[in-house]
Amino acid sequence: MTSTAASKQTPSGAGTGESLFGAVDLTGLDGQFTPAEKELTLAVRSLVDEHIRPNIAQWYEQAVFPREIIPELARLGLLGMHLEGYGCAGKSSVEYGLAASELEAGDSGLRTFVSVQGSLAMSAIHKHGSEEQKQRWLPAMASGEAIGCFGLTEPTAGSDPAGMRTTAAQEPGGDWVLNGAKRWIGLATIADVAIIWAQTGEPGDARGVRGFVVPTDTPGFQAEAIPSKLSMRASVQCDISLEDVRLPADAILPADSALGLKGPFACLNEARYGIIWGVMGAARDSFDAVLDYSGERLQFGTPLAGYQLTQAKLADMALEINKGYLLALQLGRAKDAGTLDPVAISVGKLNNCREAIAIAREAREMLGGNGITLDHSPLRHANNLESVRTYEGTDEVHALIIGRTLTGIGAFTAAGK
Ligand code: TGC
Repeated sequence: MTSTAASKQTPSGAGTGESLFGAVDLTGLDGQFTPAEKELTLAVRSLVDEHIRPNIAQWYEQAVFPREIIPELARLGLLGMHLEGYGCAGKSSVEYGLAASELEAGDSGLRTFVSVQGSLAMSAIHKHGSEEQKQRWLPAMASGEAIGCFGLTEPTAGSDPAGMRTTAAQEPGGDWVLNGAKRWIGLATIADVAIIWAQTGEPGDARGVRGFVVPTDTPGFQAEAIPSKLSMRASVQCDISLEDVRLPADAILPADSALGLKGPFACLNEARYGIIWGVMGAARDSFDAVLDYSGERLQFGTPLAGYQLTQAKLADMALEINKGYLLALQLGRAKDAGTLDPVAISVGKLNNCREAIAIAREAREMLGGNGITLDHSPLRHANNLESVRTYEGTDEVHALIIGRTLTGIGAFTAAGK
């Protein structure tokens, strides 16, 4: 990385003392959080400032996922941080959201690591696993010694996981044999364990879908990183192939909560919730970058910040960041109270992804030509957010979940299902 690239990755809230949100906080966001929530947020921010910001441009350019960051994340208790017991930190949903926001202010790829490990792989075992599965995997995953991935999406089944072709057949002796393929699976090439969702019944039978805990050294399991990504370059997404992967009978996630697609959807709720907060971190970092720049950069002898068009853009960005955090907080408090409805998660994911990518793109424009380099964060964030708005339910899927709630009519297929 060039020294310029390192120097321009401005720490969030720099120069604002202990403020959580810095200049963008026009609505008293800071006052909404408890001392413990603030402390955790600032600790994650320090980690990002120390370990991520100085290196992210290089990791992104070279398409490297920095494994060396894992012990630092574990040290702060960020892996499965909202889970209770088994070595997990047992933090609140709001704390989990604030941590996601700080990590994604660094880079969406790093927040994705924490989401895949904690919200998807660990959550699946925590919610649906046997006591033996929990004891075997969760403490090692919380400490970062074991990495997990979550195999739901397939080459031909993304928005419609009921259409998955991966099968799990039980043999008379009790063993399960898995065959199929998964795609876009975060961390699969570095994972020690994969949660694989497979069809145990007739094709298309949503209730036949079951989850399996698959050690990745099981013969027949193979993962390969997907190359040439223009987004999430400091992260790893993979193809998985499963060829006669033989597992013992007790590899299945046994809980009733995992019978059918509600099993993986319960985990997706956790990951989607983290995204609602995370993307606001990327938006805030983009805003901070362009606020600094517009104060320094002269055009026609005047700082950009002195032009009405610049101020109008900054104002619009600040409105959406304030609204996005207020929405995230409303949902986080509801989640902690046990009253969060999945449709509200769709509201948050759709809105905050949409606004975050618009803010990152606007910030890039305001940086002019300099905005297309890795010296500045907004275009990197915008490119990453293309993935974030797509995974864990696309904009369209969340719009249709909201539409179904509003109208009572499912419109996912032409047949009105
Ligand atoms: P439907 O078939 O009717 O429902 C199946 C069962 O699931 C229940 N359910 C939920 N439960 C908890 N939370 C939710 N959010 C739930 N949504 C549905 C539902 O009640 C039913 O239960 P039961 O008891 O009757 O069996 O499905 P649907 O019509 O509700 O859903 C349709 C649709 C399109 C909304 C759904 O299929 C959907 O959300 N699609 C998007 C899937 C998605 O987000 N895929 C991305 C996965 S990300 C990935 O695989 C890679 S991991 C990330 C990484 O590695 O980086």
